[in-house]
Amino acid sequence: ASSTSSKPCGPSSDIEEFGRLLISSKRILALCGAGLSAASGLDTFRGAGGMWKNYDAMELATPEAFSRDPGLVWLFYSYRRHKALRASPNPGHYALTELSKIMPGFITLTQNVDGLHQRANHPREQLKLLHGSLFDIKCFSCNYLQQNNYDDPFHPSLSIDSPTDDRLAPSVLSGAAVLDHSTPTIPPSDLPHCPTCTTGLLRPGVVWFNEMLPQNTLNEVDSFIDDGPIDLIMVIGTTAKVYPAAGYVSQARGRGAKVALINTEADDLGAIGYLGKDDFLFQGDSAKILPEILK
Ligand code: BV8
Ligand code: ZN
Repeated sequence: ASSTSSKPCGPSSDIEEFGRLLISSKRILALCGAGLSAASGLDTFRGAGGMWKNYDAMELATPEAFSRDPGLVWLFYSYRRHKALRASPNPGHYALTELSKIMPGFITLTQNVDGLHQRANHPREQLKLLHGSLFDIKCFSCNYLQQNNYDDPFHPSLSIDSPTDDRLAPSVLSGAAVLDHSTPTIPPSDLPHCPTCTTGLLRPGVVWFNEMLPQNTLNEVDSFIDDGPIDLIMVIGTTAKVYPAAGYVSQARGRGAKVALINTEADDLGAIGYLGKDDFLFQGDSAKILPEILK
């Protein structure tokens, strides 16, 4: 009897095998998260050293937190604008840009708001910003929107260049200060207001928890997925635990897609459960892995 090939039941990490899948693929999705920008020096949310480790996400990335202490939330986002503007796209961003240029059936769904895909010249129609952008400014009250605002700081009262700024005092790191609503971090009158409705406060143009994702973006992604079978979804640098973004992994799976996980960690990942013997797991820095597997 021929010896059965001892194909492991787990996912493959064979770059040549992945290359064969890539060449034979027509429709590919990438779902990207904070890990893709880690090599550019930007903090992740949950991974080792993630910024949420110090800040309580639910205290800072929600409309309730903004209503409670808009200055504190603005300082958190002003700091992230400051950091993102100083960061550069890494080889992982450029590898995705190159793939989208040669493959019209490839689109990148990103949860990142740091603008690095755009600065890596990713074709815009193949880039879907699921959670908005640090560089869009909206009104908290009306539908005023200003895109591509790169002023740093956005407003004089929001100048901050370190997360240990005393207004983001250690007590905030534990989320304690936010619970004490007596003294606002910045007097609301000193915060930027809407030029249209004049009374509304301006806010970062990102999607907070308990907020809807942009409907037109959701529709564009859904029509891409509905257009036919999907060959591959790459899940890059994300815990894939925030919905509805994370839901695209199972949706792609439902359209026949193979899953390739690119992550420094191989556990505690929402998508790990999808990996069977036909799937791929590349463990390591996406800035190193993506140029390797997408060349
Ligand atoms: C909505 C923008 C409804 C702002 C973000 C219970 C069950 C299921 C769902 C829910 C629930 N309770 C509440 C919900 C809904 C909630 C949700 O999913 N919660 C989760 C926590 C359970 N979702 C929402 O609220 C969404 N809206 O549902 O609205 C609704 C309906 C009707 C009417 C109104 C509303 C909105 C979600 C969007 C929130 N906004 N960001 C900002 O950026 O500040 S989420 C934020 O976390 C990021 O944007 C990102 O999307 C998300 C996940 O983070 P990751 O990107 O995955 O980063 P993380 O640190 O977690 O992981 C990094 C990974 O990279 C790690 O795996 C690490 O190992 C790896 N890594 C590190 N270095 C590298 C690396 N990999 C490769 N290379 C490296 N070098
Ligand atoms: Zn307004």
